[in-house]
Amino acid sequence: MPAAENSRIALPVGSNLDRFIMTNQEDFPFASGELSQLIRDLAYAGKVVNREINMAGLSNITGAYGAENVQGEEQQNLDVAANIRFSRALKKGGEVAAVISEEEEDIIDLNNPRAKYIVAIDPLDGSSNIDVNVSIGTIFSIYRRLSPQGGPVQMEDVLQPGKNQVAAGYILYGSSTMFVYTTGNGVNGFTYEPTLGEYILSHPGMQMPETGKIYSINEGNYNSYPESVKKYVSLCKDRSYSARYIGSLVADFHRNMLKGGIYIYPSTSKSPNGKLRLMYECNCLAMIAEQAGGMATDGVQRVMDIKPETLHQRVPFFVGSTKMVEEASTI
Ligand code: P6P
Repeated sequence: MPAAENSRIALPVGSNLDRFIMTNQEDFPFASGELSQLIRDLAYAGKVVNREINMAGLSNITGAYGAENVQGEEQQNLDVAANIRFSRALKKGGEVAAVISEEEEDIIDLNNPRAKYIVAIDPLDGSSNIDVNVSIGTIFSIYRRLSPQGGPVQMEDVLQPGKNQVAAGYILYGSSTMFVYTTGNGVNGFTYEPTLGEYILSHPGMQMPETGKIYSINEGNYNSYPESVKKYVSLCKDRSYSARYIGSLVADFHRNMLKGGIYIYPSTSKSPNGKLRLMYECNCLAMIAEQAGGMATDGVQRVMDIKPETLHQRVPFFVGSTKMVEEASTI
């Protein structure tokens, strides 16, 4: 496999994440090490969560936590555990001033007032799949704070449009665990080697095929789709595309990233604004998609241009191969 593209100094497959971060740190303006450390902190927390997921079936950490999150969704024990792991890692790392999380109603102020960065995170997306051993994922965005360092974090720091992201990524806890991220110079994927405790560069310079033959959408909601979405799904069927939807966004997104395809969560009767959250699901994957040559819209406009109004704002989400997203967004 070719050495990493889009990075100043190509590294051979087999390099580890730490070395990759240091080698490419100069690619990032204001490179003074804080962002590198922040990415390491996220990667470390991912290792801990990975271990807990892998042991979930043997410990009593599966199942429902017995409470609902701010979304009104039943929290799983691992949701709560993952949220704690990532929040603690980011607080201890010292590079993050505040976090917004799917699992927390309000902004989590980490009391690192000198820190430059804000993180938006879905600590464990697709968690309802945990008990049936289906792949799940962590999704994250990183922004520079806008208000003066040293002062209190402001709402303007967290409600930034996705185009302001300085980095984004996901961790896929699947048949293997992968850490995939971008700092705006392309997308690189690292496969976790548990016996070494290292993420190893396995997918340098990831590029999403410009078209594909896979569509991912919950057809159980078909009757309440907007007419344009019904029309696009019918087109996919006329073309004998493959329907692949496993109810876990990161897994569906990652497969489409590698093979080409489109994931759609449109507005439905149950979710008039779509189900997915702009700040810690859509913007993150939109940056990854665009950096890999793909596209992400809300069915009308570029997702990363949307000015957020609330922390847990939902938007319709069309993401994947550019030609497919363009067609689905203009049909
Ligand atoms: P539905 C998981 O809850 C999630 O946020 C995504 O991972 C997944 O693609 C979607 O919701 C599944 O939602 O309504 O199709 O079950």
